[in-house]
Amino acid sequence: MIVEKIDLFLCRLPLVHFFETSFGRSYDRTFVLIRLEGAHDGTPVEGWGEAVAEANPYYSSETTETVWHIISAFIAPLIIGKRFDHPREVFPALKRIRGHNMAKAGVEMAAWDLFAKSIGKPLSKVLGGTRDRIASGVSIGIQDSFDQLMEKIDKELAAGYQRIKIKIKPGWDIEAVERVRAKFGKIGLQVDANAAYTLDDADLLAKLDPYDLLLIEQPLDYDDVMDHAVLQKRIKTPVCLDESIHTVRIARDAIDANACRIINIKPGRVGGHQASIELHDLCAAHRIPVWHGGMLESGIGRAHNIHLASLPNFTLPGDIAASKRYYQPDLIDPPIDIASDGTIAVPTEPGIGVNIVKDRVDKATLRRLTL
Ligand code: OSB
Ligand code: MG
Repeated sequence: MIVEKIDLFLCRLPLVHFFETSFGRSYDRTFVLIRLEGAHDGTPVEGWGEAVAEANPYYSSETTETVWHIISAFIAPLIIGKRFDHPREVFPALKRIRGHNMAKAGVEMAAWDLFAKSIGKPLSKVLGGTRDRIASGVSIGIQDSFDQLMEKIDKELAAGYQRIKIKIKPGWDIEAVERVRAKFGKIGLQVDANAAYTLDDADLLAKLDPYDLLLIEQPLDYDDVMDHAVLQKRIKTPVCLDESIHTVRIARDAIDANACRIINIKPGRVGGHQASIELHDLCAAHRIPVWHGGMLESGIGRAHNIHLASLPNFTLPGDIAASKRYYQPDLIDPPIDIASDGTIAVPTEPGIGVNIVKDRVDKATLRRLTL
């Protein structure tokens, strides 16, 4: 395949409900969409990706503006006009650019969509997926009150979601978990701290042990591995890393150091589908279960996530939920929905297999660039 043209769209969509983590509250989501135009064996074809960096550098050091800069100044010249036999070659072709995994992933994932469309196969089949439905969970942000939290959980369980993840931070942690367990009993429950604690909080975090959580996600700093290993020895709840895992190599180090028992895979964080497959395989070889994280993606990024989550070692429910929890309307039609058993169907049409509503993309677009 050859990519001839790259279109960038800086988009903003209002969130259906605000989303609050330990680093703040958002009412809308700003992201960059990437559209590749190219040809495969002479036939014109397009591919879409979504760079999941946010407007601010709080979850990750990348932002929508760094993504824009890195793609236009450095990634596009390495991609446009080059021949790739397979999209697995795209990530290695960007190796001289250090970091900027979200920018790389946005383009790389679009290349996978383009390739899958060009050979007429659903993306999941090209990635090595083995399931036709994926297990779905929800990530529920910090709320204004415990009552509001209970109300939200009630609604998501009624919709069929297989597990609940709640965001925690100092002051909204043990009591929140205790109340959820008291009200909802033995539901699948996990927590995400987004790096809000330090090793000094180990005794506090050990107070979560009796609640039988599936995991605690990223309790310590975003660039830490070794403190997590110390923490894991002091608590029973399995530690799961999110922010800390930027590369397959860091994952290997974290596994060797017993810094985590579970890993969250977000393709944006590791540089795209190829790096995610390698991370998935590394974890499988070490019997580390993985699950698919979420970044409040629009339907375009969400569709990519669904295909990736169809790989066999994604054995825990992902943060991949129905479109209507995030955006109404979503950029795709029909939107992504879940069945009453808490699963989402993997699209079967070629590529990401969803219809992108161009008018809605245009309406959400703040700035556009063709490379
Ligand atoms: O830490 O998993 C996270 C959203 C934005 C940034 C970081 C995270 C999240 C989520 C949302 O938890 C998951 C979703 O898309 O539903
Ligand atoms: Mg997380």
